[in-house]
Amino acid sequence: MVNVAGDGDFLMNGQELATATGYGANQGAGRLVCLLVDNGSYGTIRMHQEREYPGRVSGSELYNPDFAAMARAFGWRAAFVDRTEAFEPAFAEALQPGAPMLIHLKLDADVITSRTTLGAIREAARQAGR
Ligand SMILES: Cc1ncc(C[n+]2csc(CCOP(=O)(O)OP(=O)(O)O)c2C)c(N)n1
Ligand SMILES: [Mg+2]
Repeated sequence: MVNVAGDGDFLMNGQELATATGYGANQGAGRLVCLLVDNGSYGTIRMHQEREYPGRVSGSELYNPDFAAMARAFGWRAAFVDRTEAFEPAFAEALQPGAPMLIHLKLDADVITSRTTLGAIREAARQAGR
């Protein structure tokens, strides 16, 4: 099972790693992998802020811990990935037998969706007179 979680999301529920460890997750045939997408932001909220009040960022920044170290502290394996090429080997490792694995994916906050950037959203809102 692959769980995809944002950094904000994970900070609300990440302690559930302990439950997975406690119940011996990953001991059967399946694999448990957590992909943690860290853009240092409540990105969805920031997107609304930029669209309605361009440049007025309020409370949507995140001050993140070392998520890979955090996962290891819960008995998980972990990898830190900040380059596309590093993802595949990390994912292959996660599919190997062992403890469940968290992959900490570091992204630039500006890359808010696959189709646009925060900068473009802010600029469009300014052009629209907001
Ligand atoms: C428990 C809970 N609190 C608040 C929200 C409101 N909310 C919706 S999206 C979001 C931001 C999530 O940030 P993150 O997990 O980092 O994902 P990103 O948008 O950056 O990809 C928040 C706070 C929610 N959905 N659930
Ligand atoms: Mg985020």
